[in-house]
Amino acid sequence: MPRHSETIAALATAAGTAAIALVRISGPEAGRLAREIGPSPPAARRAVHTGYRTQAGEWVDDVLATFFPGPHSYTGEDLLEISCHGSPFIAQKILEDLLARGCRPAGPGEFTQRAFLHGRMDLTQAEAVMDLIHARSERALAAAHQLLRGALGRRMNELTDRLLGVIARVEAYIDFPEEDLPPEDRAGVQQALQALAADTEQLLATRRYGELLRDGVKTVIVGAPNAGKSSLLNRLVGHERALVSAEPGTTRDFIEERIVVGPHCLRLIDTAGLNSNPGTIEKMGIEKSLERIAEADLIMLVLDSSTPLPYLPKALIDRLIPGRSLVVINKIDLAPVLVAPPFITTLPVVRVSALSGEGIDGLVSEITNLCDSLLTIDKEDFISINARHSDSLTRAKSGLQNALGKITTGGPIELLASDLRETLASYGEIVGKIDNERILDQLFATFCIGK
Ligand SMILES: Nc1nc2c(ncn2[C@@H]2O[C@H](COP(=O)(O)OP(=O)(O)OP(=O)(O)O)[C@@H](O)[C@H]2O)c(=O)[nH]1
Ligand SMILES: [Mg+2]
Repeated sequence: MPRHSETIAALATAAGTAAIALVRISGPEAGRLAREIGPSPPAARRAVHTGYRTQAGEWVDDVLATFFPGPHSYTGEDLLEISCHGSPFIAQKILEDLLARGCRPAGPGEFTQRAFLHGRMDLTQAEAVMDLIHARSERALAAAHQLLRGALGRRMNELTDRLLGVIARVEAYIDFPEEDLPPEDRAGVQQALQALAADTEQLLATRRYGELLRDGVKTVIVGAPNAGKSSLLNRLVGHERALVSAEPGTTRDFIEERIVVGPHCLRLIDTAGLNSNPGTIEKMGIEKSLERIAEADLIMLVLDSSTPLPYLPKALIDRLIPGRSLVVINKIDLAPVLVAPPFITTLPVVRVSALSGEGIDGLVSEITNLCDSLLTIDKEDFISINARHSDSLTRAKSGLQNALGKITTGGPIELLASDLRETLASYGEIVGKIDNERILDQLFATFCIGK
């Protein structure tokens, strides 16, 4: 039997002990199983309280069974969900019995793959299911919902329709080799392709948003040794994550923690202090700190208010860009000595005591402001693409650029048409107009089992 027409079963909830566990079954046998387990005929989309007995008649648990007849189910096939008590032992017994009754264990992501194969969602929506489950912040959740509602799919369909219009115009001339595109058509095609290239580029630019949302805003805490960087990380994280000591040079390696600040998720990175006169090991730490600074989305420069301004490498000062950095003046509980340097006048400055917690609320709201502007989201039509989309869009863009090159140099129409067809295929990959089963299997294999 082909893989995709077998009846599959898996635990849809996380493994381990919980109040309930949910076992999902999808495929042609789901209706029969619903009748065997609960009342016959099964009520559609209504939870039925029943006792689950194995094929051999052994009573397993009190369960709720819900039957969703296809095609209006999550997978588009007959789907049965059985909620049992959340003991791994019970769920396992039910699963084993289902296998004995003719199901096979579902692979990772196979339920969502079937939803895709039955046209219940396009590929971007299937990916959004994963984004939704893994969202670490409210913003990430909002973006995942937007994808799940098909925002990217609709955008791709619109671009595809426009491209098809151009292809039709160009191909009309292929059958007449003696004729070239008349100048007015050439200009029209060029204009349409330029607009497509610009819109493709605009979508590509949302890749960065996508990364910020999915991975978190990479925030690097830098400053002189002993400024209180690790203390600040601990404050923000809410527990003693990093070692703190009065000895300068305490932090040698990077410490990374994810935190949620307002609607945002941050990857907070503590670094080794930037010493003006470092030993060999410190030197390596500092080099690494500078590398981290170069990759940072946000830089948090920590200055100790109780000491004079320390040495700060030029490589750091150059990266203190407004909108992407802030200055934290720490240790305000001590007598002030620091004279703030002129280069920070364009940056937000927050005064805190990592020791007492004073000013931390102000720091949190300043971080929120900066993240808000990093992630300015047009609420209505916000799209954030992922690495796979970016890959296809990059290929689409180069196809469009090649085509535009041929328009300018008056290259042969057949070659122009072939560039456009390649672009069309790249657009198609995004929503999943892919004929290649292997690519699809690979993609869905990154999902978890039961999804
Ligand atoms: N009084 C006071 N002391 C603080 C404050 N923040 C940190 N400290 C102290 O300053 C010392 C250094 O703190 P750390 O958090 O280890 O500083 P760091 O910047 O991570 O230092 P290195 O890892 O060595 O570069 C410790 O003794 C802390 O207790 C503060 O707000 N007020
Ligand atoms: Mg430290």
